[in-house]
Amino acid sequence: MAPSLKRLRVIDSHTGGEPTRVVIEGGPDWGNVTMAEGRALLQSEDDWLRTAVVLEPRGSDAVVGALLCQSSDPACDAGVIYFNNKGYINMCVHGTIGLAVTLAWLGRLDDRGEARIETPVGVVTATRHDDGRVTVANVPSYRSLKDLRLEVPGYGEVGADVAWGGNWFLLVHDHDLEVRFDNIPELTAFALAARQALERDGIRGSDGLEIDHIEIFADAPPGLEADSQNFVLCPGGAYDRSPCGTGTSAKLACLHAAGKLKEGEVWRQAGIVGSVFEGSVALDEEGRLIPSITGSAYVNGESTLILDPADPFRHGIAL
Ligand code: PYC
Repeated sequence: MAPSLKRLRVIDSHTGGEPTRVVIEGGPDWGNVTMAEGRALLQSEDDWLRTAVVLEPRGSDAVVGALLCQSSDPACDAGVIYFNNKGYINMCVHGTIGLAVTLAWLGRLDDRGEARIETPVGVVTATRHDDGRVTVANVPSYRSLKDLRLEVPGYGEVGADVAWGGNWFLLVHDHDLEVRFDNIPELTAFALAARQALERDGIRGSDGLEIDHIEIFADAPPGLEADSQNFVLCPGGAYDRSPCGTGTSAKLACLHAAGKLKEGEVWRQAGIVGSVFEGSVALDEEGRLIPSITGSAYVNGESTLILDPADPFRHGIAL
């Protein structure tokens, strides 16, 4: 029998300029699995879904995909698996803000405007406020290395911390770079070189995982109401158009560890295109640091992707 057309229903949104494409229908049915198990299955058996959704000709390097799933945890309203042009990411805050506005668009948010969402690295909560903004209470976050000195070829020695905010980040604070939109090519080149330097020196997250996100900080320029501006390079080589919520969580963990941010104080983090997330931290009953990140997202597309067996690039340009 000839293979048939496949259809994937998706909702597009952007959070502070960073796109999220949520697959709401047409994904694989694995039954009752955790999101960590689902991610392993997606990776090993159904990677075509990732490549079809985020790669060209339908997607772009900047798009983060999100497969909306049922959670195996009865206390959760949904499960989600995030992915990008390179592979699978653990957690994504801008994506969860996008997911919350997508669920609201579909009429699937409860009266409190709140959803508990299972991710491969823990449960997060998204709350939609009356003004349309969304707060994500993220997974526990922490700083694992303080004031690392890293020799980056072509750029000399820089100073940085390493922290987990749902993904692993190198947070570079001591450097000679201009953190400005018109300097993105140089920021990207530096971040790629810094990632190679981490690999060269065998520096990893405290769980042994690769530090695959590089974040560079500077003071916010006059006119931008923020405590700091960042540039974030994602694992697939694209820069985050938003201030990066897991990266902001990592920053909050460093600030708190350094005694520079108390529970409940607000930190305003601008990204490289000027959009801003507000963040604060609280300790949970086990004493773990929980960052909360607030931002805005807008639904900007609703469509059905068609995977025609006759189309050689139906699964994206995945050479
Ligand atoms: O907002 O957490 C985030 C994120 C991770 C990668 C891109 N955005």
